[in-house]
Amino acid sequence: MVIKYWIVLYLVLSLTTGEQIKQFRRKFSDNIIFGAGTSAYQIEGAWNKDGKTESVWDRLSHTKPCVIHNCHTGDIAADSYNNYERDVQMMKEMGLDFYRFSISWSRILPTNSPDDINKAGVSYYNKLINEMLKYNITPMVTIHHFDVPLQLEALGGWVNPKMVDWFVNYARVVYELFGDRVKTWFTINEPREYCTQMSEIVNKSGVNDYLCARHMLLGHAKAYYVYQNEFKAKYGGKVGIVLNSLWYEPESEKDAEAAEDKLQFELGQYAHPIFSKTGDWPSVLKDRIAAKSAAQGFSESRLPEFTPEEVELIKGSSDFFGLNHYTSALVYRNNSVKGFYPSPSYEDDIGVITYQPETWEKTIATWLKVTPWGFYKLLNKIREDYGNPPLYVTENGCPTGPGLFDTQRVFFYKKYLNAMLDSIDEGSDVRVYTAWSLMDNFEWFMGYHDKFGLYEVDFNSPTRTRTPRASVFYYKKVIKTRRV
Ligand code: GBH
Repeated sequence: MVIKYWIVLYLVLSLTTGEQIKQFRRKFSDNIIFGAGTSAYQIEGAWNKDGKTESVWDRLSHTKPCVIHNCHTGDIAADSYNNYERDVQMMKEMGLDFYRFSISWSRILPTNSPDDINKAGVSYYNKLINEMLKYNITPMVTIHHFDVPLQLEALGGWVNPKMVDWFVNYARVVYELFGDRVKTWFTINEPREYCTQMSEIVNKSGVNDYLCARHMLLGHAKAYYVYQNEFKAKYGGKVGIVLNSLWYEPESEKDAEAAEDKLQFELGQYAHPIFSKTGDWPSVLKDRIAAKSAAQGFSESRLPEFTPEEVELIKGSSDFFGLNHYTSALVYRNNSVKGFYPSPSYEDDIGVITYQPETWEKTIATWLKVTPWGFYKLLNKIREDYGNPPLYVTENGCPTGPGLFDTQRVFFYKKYLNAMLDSIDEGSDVRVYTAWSLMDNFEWFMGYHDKFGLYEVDFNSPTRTRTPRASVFYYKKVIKTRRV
């Protein structure tokens, strides 16, 4: 262990020689805070305990034949439902300023009635929050992180317009329950991921994904105003949304428009209505989808409209820009894209091809190549397009296989934090940085195969033992010294 630590330290220092000596001296300003994140389904377990009802992920992970890698489930996961004291101890060990976790909707409201609050569920989150506060670790809470209650999904989930009010009622309940201690709220995590990527859940692409986006934006904005109108004066907290995006790099100069289109469809679809001066969908979405819809024989655009009142409601409805970022891809558009995707579909509407070259540094996750320069470019782009909003990096991290000697993760953080500093140097208003993840957890369709944890979790031990990886010691040092 000791020898390994010195090897890591040596490697870390060797990266900071030569032309990077300047970077070695660089320091984060004191008002940037550092933490780590998780989400409920990925760590809690206790999937059917103490009155909790099922979410879509309980159902998906129990589906036969299996749709999840090696038939893994989140039934027990890291068992954080029973391990919250150890979880807080890890936060303390690393010196985290804050911890970002999510609340399980169906643990708090098992029947979706705001009058039927599950006391045992409330008690779990109270214990976790109070334990954190004992050690001055600030709780930052995601209200909804992919785990739609199953009975609501059966009614169409986010494709059903009623979901807006169901979500707002749930948000009010958690503000009420925890708002005296929780001052940073994230309404919805990665809306696009849910609406387009989790295709087992939302199919009928090119129609349902846009309805889903519309309802998530309205649900977010209404939940934002519930806080402003009913809680802000009393509690003084902040509320925002968490969006995710790759950086899209044109394959060559002629692909600049293709890369911009891709970014607008992926990030702009959600960011433009909230963070641009005009609000509403990006014009490229409105024009492209209307034209394609007409050509496909639809009597109106597959992209649903916002009324002028809705545009105003959504515009500005976030106190900060929450960003989850991991990787980049190259983008091009040529004749081969015709007929490449099913029509109609979201991908066909975008009409580009993306890929990651073999030469980019690989990780264990097929989708994630190490591209710190893309983080720099994306932060700059958000600063330029949306008037330099206060930016919270709500997720950033690197997957590895098993083992405590995670040099790739150490270097990943070092490179991405440097890229973030480069963008800050040019004026980006980054205030929060969140490492994903505090510990190994259920990585959605990849089960426990892709490990994102700073702490390793032994999923074979009954108590789900947690052990620090080398990256823990690196991150701890970053937090303490405010240097990369
Ligand atoms: C975030 O999703 C999530 O918020 C978080 O819960 C998650 O653990 C973390 O990032 C790491 O993935 O395996 O080829 O089918 C980021 C978006 C969604 C990207 C799932 C990878 C799977 C691609 N991720 N996607 S694949």
